[in-house]
Order: sequence, then C-alpha cells, then structure tokens
Amino acid sequence: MLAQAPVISFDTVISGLSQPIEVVHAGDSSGRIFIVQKGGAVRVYNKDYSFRRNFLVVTGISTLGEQGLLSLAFHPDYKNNGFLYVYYANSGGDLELARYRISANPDSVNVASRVILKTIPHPTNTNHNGGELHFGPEGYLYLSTGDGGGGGDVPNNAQNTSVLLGKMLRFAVDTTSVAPYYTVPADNPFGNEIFAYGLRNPFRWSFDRLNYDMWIGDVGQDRFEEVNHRRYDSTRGINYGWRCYEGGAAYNSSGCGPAANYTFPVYTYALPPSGGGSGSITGGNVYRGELYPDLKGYYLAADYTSGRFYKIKFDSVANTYDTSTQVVLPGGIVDFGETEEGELYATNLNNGRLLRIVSSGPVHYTFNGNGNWDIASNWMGNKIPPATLPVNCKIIIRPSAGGECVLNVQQTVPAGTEIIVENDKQFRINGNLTIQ
Ligand SMILES: [Ca+2]
Ligand SMILES: [Ca+2]
Repeated sequence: MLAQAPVISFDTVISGLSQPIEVVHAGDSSGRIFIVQKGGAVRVYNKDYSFRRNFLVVTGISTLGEQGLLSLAFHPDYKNNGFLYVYYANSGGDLELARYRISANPDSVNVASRVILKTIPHPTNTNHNGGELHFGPEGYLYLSTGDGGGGGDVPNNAQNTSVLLGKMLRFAVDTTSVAPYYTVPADNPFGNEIFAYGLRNPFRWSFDRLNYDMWIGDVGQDRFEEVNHRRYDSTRGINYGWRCYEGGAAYNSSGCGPAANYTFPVYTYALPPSGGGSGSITGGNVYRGELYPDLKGYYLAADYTSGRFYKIKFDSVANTYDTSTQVVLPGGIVDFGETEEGELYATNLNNGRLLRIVSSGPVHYTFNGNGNWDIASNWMGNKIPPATLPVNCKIIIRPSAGGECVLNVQQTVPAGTEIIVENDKQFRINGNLTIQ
C-alpha cells in the first residue's frame, strides 16, 4: 500500500506580474529567478523574491490568443558563453526560436544580439503554438510545438514527419557559429529537427532533473487531457498518437496504422464537469527539491481551468503510476518551474502571481547561504526555521562554498530533531540553542 500523496498548497511569493507564463532559472549559481511574461518581458528577481530589473523585452511578437513570448532557456554553459534562447509567436503569427546574449550587465540582455535559429510557419490560427524549451543532458535544445491550431488538426500536421508542428524538436546549438546557429543532430530520427511526434498542443513539458525522463502535458481536444512520460533513453522517434488518438481513445483514424504504432499517455483525465468550461492541462515537473521530503519523486501538473492538481508518482521498478488529484483553486496555472535548488514554483496567468509549491508534510530546512541563521535568503527556498521548530523536521547545514553558518538567535528545537552538518562545513553557535 502506497503512502498517501502529500497535500499541496500555494504560497504567493510575487504578485503584480503581467501575465506570467513561465518561471526558470539560469543555472549559473546566482540563485536568480526569471519570470517570462506573455507580452514579451522577462523580469529577474533575487532568490528572496526582491525585484532586480527587466532582464529582456522581446519585441516583434504577436500576443493574440495563445500567442506571445512562451519560453526561455539558458544555455547549459550560460555562465561562460552568455547565450539564452527564447520561443515566441512572431508578428506574423509564425513560431520562432531565437538566441540572445547577455550584456556586460548580468541582469540585462543585449537586445541587438538577437539571431533567429528557426521560423516555423503557423498560418491560420492563433492557438496551439506549444511550447517550452529545455536543454537535454547531451547539450541539445528541445522545443515542443503545437499542431497548428483550430481543432482536430485538419491538415494532419502532427502525424506528418516533414512538418515541424505537433512535435518535440531537437537542435544541436554548439556545432556552428554561423547562421542558422544550429545543426540537426545526427541521430534525430527523420533527418530533420523532429525528435518525437503525434502531439496536439504540448504547451508545457519538462525533463526530470534527476534522470532526464521526459514528461509532456498534451492538451486534448474535447474529451481527454493527457500526461505522457518516457524514460530518457526511450523518447526518440516516439509517436504520441494525435490525431489518430486523443488520450487512449480513437479520434480520427484516417491514414492511421495499427494501435501498436502509437505511444499512449500514462495518465489521462476527462475534461472537468460543466461549469468550468473546457479544460487544459499544464504539464509540470517531478519534485526533486529538499524542503519537502514527502513530495520527492511526485510529478505535479494542473488543469488551467478547473484548478485541479494532479500528483503522479512513477515507480521505476514496478513500472506503475500512483495517481491522485486535489483541488487547489484558483485556476490559471500556466507553468511549473524549478529554482536552481529544485524547489517548485508555478505561475498564474490570470492573477499575475508567482506561487511557491508547499507541501503539508514534514519540512527539511537547508542552510545553503553564508553567514547568519536569521537571514531567510540563506535558507533553501527562503524557508527559514521558525524560532521554535515543529516536531518531525530536519535541519541541514550546508553553507555555500567557502561560507559558514552562524546561529545568532535563540532557537528552540524539539528533542529528536536531526541537525546534520555536512562534511567540512562550519556551524558556529553565537546564540542559544535550546533542546526542548
Ligand atoms: Ca497522445
Ligand atoms: Ca515549465
């Protein structure tokens, strides 16, 4: 019998945003939080959620319907090369992948550095653009695209392996320094940018940071929303079924092969009952943070419309999925993203908020800054221990490189609390540590 899934809630940490559509980090050890807004601006915040400045404003985009600035990814070697990639609908409504470079100011992108890697025609409709960017472990850039929109994928783009719509694409971006600044990886399955296909609108997807398993939330037509999951070594060339199938149900069999040709979702849900309008899945992430040990290994996703929240735990030995749901109102969640520390956040498009994912389970407090105990930003996720600790928690002292942790306040801990000081780290007690 599996333990019950942790109860989730949201903690508003930033408000007053304008249509925040994605939250990402730079992977440069700065701890900064980057919030992508649909209208084209990217805002940068300190890890304690204080605003630094506008990092970038992407111009020449269309923001009609589902269009806008949709995603940002930092190059794995961003710290050294300063490259970042954005994905948006351009002023003509076509899908575009572009690269920028940071300026001398680490909080400000050089807007003149923009180069276009790829423009994908997306005529007729403003919906189903995808898409999210992530780098894989081999340094390739992955991008999900929608099927071209409208409904039912009338042109059958998603099953067409010579059209880049309704796909997971993959680009090698370190192989050339001349236009178009990428090449097609030699082992892409169709000799073009396509890596996997048969997707309808994979608006939000992620890699599991632990093992690079790929989790794709694919927005359904009229009946089912779906979650697709593949282990890293078995994602290449996969056909996820659309428009032959919506979820596990046949949708349009014209030109389709036997069911064995398709890879079906690991989880589907029927559209929410009437009252909430049609649903739309926002694919999330597997929690790999440290604050909430009970939440580790859970994949979290949300329904944009209903505010329902989906928790899926994959058992890689038994190859089974334990799933549960919870209502976490309001709706409007359009992205889940991680900090460098692996803590999970979500953005709410409708009320302009960045939300921290909180679990009701026991908390681990990890000191990973430098200096005094009573500074919130010295603690992972800004989660500072209360003056009297709750029972059943753990304290991990892991100061940043060359740093130390100084307990400078009165701190009461229940007997039995584990305090772990990691190897070769300094923990000085200048206040009072009271064992209760
Ligand atoms: Ca599918
Ligand atoms: Ca995301």
